[in-house]
Amino acid sequence: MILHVDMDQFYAAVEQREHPEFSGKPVIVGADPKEGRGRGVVQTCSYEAREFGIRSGMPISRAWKLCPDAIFVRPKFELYISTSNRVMAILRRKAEKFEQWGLDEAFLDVTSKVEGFEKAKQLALTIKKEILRKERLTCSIGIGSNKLVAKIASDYNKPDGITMVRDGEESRFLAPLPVRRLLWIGKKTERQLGKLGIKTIGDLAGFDTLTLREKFGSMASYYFQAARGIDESEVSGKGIAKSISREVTFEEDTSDMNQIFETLNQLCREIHEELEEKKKLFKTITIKIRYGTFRTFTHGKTLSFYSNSLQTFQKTSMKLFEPFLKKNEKVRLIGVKVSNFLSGGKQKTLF
Ligand code: TTP
Ligand code: MG
Repeated sequence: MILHVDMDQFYAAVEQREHPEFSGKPVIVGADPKEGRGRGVVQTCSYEAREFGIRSGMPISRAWKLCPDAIFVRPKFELYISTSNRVMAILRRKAEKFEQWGLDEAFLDVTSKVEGFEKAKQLALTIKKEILRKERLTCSIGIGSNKLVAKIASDYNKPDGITMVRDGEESRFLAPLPVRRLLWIGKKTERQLGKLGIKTIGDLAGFDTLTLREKFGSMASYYFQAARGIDESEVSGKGIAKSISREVTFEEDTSDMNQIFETLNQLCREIHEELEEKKKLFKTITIKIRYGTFRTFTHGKTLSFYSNSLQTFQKTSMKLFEPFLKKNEKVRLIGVKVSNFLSGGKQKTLF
């Protein structure tokens, strides 16, 4: 029995909580719009802003054009991380096994904690109440017999929803949903599938498996299983993070260096805040770049020392990116990861 919990409009909800005068208004968290001349992207926005067509990953300049009267706020990662830590602590206690994804979502394996789906629903209600009472935030929860189904279910009835997919109902639940809902199916695969007449997960489940294998190689068996709601992956447990990473898909592929580097710096700052919070030093930095053509590269460097310096982190990441940005190729996604940690405890700043 798996629960997937995903906070609603997370950064924006925290901002609305901290500033009651923002509630009910379009709030956009991201780079400075500078009256439409700003670089960087929208990280998230309130549901009120989404009504203007604003989305995560969109250039901030475009968001400004769509809704110049919105409230634009610079991200306060420290605040989001401390909030996230408290939410995750609530969730961790409810689960037999617990796996956090990013700042605002987590899987809970509650198999041994509840008997049957009705009890699981009660647990989900209890969790929602506790988070609302302690943090004044809402979340959406999916309940299912595996991670795949629970994850799709949590997104089904947002915000503040609970969606339960009982054992045996997986295929029926998934069938009408667009294929994009499946993890690993992005815009490009969606287009390729669309050409074969596959729009919904049901279409995918009913499609000839040999043709799928011809077109998609080894991914075909993932599609085959996922479309039927089969997923045997485990909730990974209470393990300690071995790496911290962030990535952003640009809403439109870009070759604008300023935008790329601004976004990179933003990602580094975000990871750095989390490192500070967790009192970790890092040694290895890895970057990831995906071009508009979907060609993807990762490239890393291990420093000769453990560091907690944001400057070292940003400079090294930029250097790692440089050789990948010389060709005049448009970039779809950038990501950055730190690993090889030393738990700094009381240790002072190193380099
Ligand atoms: P999401 O859960 O994707 O978004 P959300 O919580 O803002 O909205 P929803 O109600 O639809 O779940 O991401 C969680 C947080 O991660 C989000 O508040 C901001 C951050 N984020 C980025 O910084 N960049 C991104 O491209 C995305 C998608 C999210
Ligand atoms: Mg969320």
